[in-house]
Amino acid sequence: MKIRKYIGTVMATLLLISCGGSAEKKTATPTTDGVVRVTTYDSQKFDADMYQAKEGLVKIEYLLDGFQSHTLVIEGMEDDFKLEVGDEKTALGEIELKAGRYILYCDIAGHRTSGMEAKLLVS
Ligand SMILES: [Cu+2]
Repeated sequence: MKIRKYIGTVMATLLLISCGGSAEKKTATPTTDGVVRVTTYDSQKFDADMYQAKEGLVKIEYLLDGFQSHTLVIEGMEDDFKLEVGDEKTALGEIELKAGRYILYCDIAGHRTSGMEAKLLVS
């Protein structure tokens, strides 16, 4: 487990470097109801750099605080899980996840490279 944490730190550092180093690292506080809440805005970013969930059926709620359309997918599971906001301000979905680290991102062209990427830690 120590090795995994180390790898995570290295990846986070690389992510910060690739973003220009200006973004502060922010971990979302786990919610009391167990739903992972991800908020996005009229910019290419999520409200945190890391989200946490419990292993099993993970519920993710995607909230738009603005008007720009965004999606939320999990890297490697793009065919199984996708949330979209825009006209609708909230989207809710669930997916079975084993413990591990996942990458959340927005698959609209250009958004991921602009910073719409975050980690999801499932334990
Ligand atoms: Cu987006």
